[in-house]
Amino acid sequence: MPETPILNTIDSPEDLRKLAAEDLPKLGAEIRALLTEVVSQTGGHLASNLGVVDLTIALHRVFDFSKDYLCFDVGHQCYAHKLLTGRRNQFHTLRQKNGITGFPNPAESTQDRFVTGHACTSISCALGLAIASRLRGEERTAVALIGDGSIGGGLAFEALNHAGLSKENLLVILNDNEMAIAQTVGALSSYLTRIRTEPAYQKARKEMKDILNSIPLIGPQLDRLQDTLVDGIKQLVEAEHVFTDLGFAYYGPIDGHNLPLLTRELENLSKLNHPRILHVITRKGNGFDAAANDPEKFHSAAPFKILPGGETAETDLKRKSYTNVIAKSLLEACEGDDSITAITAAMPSGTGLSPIAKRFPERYIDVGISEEHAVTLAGGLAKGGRKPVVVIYSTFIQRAYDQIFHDICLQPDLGVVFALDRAGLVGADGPTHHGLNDIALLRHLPRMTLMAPRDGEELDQMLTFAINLGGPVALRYPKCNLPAKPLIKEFQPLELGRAEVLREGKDGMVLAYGAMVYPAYEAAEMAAAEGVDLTVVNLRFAKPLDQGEILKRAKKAKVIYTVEDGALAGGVGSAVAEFLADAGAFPKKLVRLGIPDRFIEHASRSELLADLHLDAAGLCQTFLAKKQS
Ligand SMILES: Cc1ncc(C[n+]2csc(CCOP(=O)(O)OP(=O)(O)O)c2C)c(N)n1
Repeated sequence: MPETPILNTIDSPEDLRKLAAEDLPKLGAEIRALLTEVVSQTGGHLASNLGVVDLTIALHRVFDFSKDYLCFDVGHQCYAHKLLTGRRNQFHTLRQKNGITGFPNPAESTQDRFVTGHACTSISCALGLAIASRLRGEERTAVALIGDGSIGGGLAFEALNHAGLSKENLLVILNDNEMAIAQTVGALSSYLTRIRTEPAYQKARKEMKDILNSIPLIGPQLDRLQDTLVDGIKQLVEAEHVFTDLGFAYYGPIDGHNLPLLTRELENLSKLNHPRILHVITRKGNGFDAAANDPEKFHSAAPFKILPGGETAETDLKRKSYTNVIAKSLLEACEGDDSITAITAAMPSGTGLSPIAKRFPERYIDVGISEEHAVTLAGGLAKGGRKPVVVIYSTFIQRAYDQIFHDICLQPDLGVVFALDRAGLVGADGPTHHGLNDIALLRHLPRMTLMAPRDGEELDQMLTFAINLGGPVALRYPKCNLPAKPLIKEFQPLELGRAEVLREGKDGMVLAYGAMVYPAYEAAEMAAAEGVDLTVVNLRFAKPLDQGEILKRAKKAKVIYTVEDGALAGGVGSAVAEFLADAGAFPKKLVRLGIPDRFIEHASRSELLADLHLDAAGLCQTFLAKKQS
């Protein structure tokens, strides 16, 4: 680990506030070096964190967040905050099993107000806290730190709309680095670019500054003027600003790597008590060239090796993932069918859509961090004769439940495919990112088809099947590599609502869904060697279920196991139980295996599956345990 002599003296923000101002740049450099080293070992959100080190130091110098409130948007940029709020000694355990989390977590520190991980929430949270402290009669500032990607999302817009006319003590810090994960998209983003770069605007600012500076006794003292005067002068400069029109006092844009300037601006703003916004320009990856030059790659980096000279090499040369399959299969589908339109909500690389963006820019849409809009937009496209494929992480589709209900399923004949990546346990990103709810969330919606592949070959087939089905389909697949060696050789063609029987056994039946098919099959083979002989069925469809096959076999089975990597409540096992109960064929023993009714912490996907007895060894144990009972 790099030497961090100054950081080592800081056990809390109080220590930071005692530090001499001239030591702050060195502290920033130490934090950046430590962040880079730790993330190279653990993986994590490197580029965003490097970009806000100076801003985080300035915030903790000016505010006391044991009293005031700091709300992170997404929360992926909270590493420097963790280092400065008493977690320096645990920092090397970042994102590891039993270690500190990669996002804010009130269980770790009272200075983390909310558990976060999803975007666009910070202004609403901060506004709520500001209202609550006013009602308690307390003077506290609520600060929302939000990026230029997240501020374009609907929830953030709703919060701005509410906050602007309130009189609450709310400070929004807009961290503008021109990037979400990829380049920020949308009209607001173009507007921010104009503010940053437009010569006329910059000229007007400079002229105003020159005029003020030329006034003896006033100009040079500008930084120390009373709040009202500063406010008034800035209002003059930014009279036609969109944020001003929305009811916020707007300040900026200022350089987010200039610590004295940041500190001074924040000090001025800390004395105000109405809705205000500070526009700060930062550089993603600042201080580590590899990340600054390729911020998209280092947004959420896998572990990597730092080579001499600062270049990087990946340490984990991965096998092919399910996302790789979607990237290739969807590109091929687009080549063969020009009515397909691919949609992402700000995640072109994570979802595998970047090749489509390059090859078919006309048939690729990035809506920004706007999942609700992505879904309803797809409804409009489908109504207009297109075949939209919305590729989205399972956890983020939760945002768009009503749109799927109202704008897709309720409309007759809308063929929209939801390709749900990162379904199931995702690993180190933890509870905000596990994709455990999509089955329960979508299963009860009329017209919806739910399917999940057992491996890459089936995913490829299912995608084509889904695109041509002519109705709403949710196709879920996990964040992991494809199975190392195919256990199952022959491919039985897909048919709506038909399962695939993989193994026949006399002692019971296992109904497995998606990524759980391989471990269930392997576990059944292991159990067979111990004398328990089970049928294994790859369900393929959670809706419609293969009722005929299930009913036929349920009558003979001594025990039925259902296996899924999703929430048990409302999941595939529930669907099987409901069906068998309704059919009057409830078996003596029905054992539902999946994710219990609690939030699952961060650890690697394989560690979590093992802990939950959902890997082959754990499943085999369960199958054999029933032998003794
Ligand atoms: C609702 C939701 N959709 C997508 C994501 C995935 N995601 C994480 S960070 C990020 C980009 C955020 O961009 P910005 O707010 O500009 O912050 P920056 O990383 O640039 O600091 C995205 C899209 C998310 N966390 N939540």
